Amino acid sequence: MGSTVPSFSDDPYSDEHLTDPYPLFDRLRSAGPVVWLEKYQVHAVTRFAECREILDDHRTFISGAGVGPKNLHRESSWRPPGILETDPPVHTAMRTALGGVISPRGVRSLRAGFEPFADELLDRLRSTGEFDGVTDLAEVFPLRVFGDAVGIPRPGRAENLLAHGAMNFSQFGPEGARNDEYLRRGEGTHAWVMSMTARENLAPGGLGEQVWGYVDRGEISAEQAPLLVRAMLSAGLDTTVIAIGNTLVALLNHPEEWEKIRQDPRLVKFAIDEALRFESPFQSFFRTTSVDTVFHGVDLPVGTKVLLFPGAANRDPDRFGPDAHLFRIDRSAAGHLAFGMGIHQCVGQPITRLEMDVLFTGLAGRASTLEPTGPRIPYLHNTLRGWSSIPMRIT
Ligand code: OVM
Repeated sequence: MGSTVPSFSDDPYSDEHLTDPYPLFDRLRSAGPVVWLEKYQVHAVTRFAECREILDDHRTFISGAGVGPKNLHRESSWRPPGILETDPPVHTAMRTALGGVISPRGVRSLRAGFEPFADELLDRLRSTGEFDGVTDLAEVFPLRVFGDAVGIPRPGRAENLLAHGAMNFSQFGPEGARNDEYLRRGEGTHAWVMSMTARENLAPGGLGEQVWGYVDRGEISAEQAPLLVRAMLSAGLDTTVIAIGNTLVALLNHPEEWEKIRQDPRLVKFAIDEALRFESPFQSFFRTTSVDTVFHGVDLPVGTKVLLFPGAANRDPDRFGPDAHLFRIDRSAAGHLAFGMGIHQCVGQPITRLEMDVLFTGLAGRASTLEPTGPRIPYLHNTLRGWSSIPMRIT
């Protein structure tokens, strides 16, 4: 017998909902643990508890058939599958290698390389007056410090990595005009990124070259190494750029929270997590059932795609309280789903956290106020939520 599930004709990927997703997210979350999206003929999960339940059950809800709407067991993609689209046991070896390269300990040593550039950049922006928080700050910082940490040459980074990241994350949302546009803008960038993953193009001692060390030690294959370096370059850049922009906007909109950070820069860490919860850079992705299963009374035959909205789960009042819709750096935002959860949880998060910590601690040390100087332009993308332009000034 088929189960009845609350059904919605709304399109979460329309301009209107991408501009302000929260009213629809609230309706979907209130309707039930699972809802049906008519336009995409897919089950969706927007509550925190059920998103977590799915992410924790990687045997039933697999990634190997892709984390976009396409079933990669049946259809091909422009991009060979990587660690993201792999299940255990193959995933385990790849994850061990990447997690070894990006260990919290290994990443700590990167701080000394990140700080001088943050100081230089923030001093320059303070004396500039008005600047764009996205193109002059949020993009510039990771392109330099993360690119150097991975160990790729500086020329070509800006032109290739941002467009490539946007194209990469677009495939985790539906096909259509918006996806076509990001594919068009990203043309040629996947080949550039793959060329950067070759051992001879990676600086000695960098994170990329360290991945190849795992091949020498027989822990991963020579075919897997480029895919792991690609994962760093494709997943680590746009998301960090967007997270920095979203944090800037949250602080511009909440001067009282910024003032607390200025008084006590140790609060930067909490502000970062709260900003990631409040406006999650990666808003949605899919899992696929590996067996016939029943989830909260809903029949999900083998091979069924399920759409998860961590961006909605992170605003769930049942998890974060009745003020979940407020940006409050004194709340406990820990446990949010902005980096996912379970075996595929973002392996690069120590680097993003380090980049953001260095940048916002540097800002807290030299800016007394953050002021908007013009209208902001939202970044409309199927799975990423952020800003294209943030005119601002620091004093
Ligand atoms: C990739 C890759 C790996 C992990 C995550 C991701 C979220 C992409 O293989 O390029 O995007």
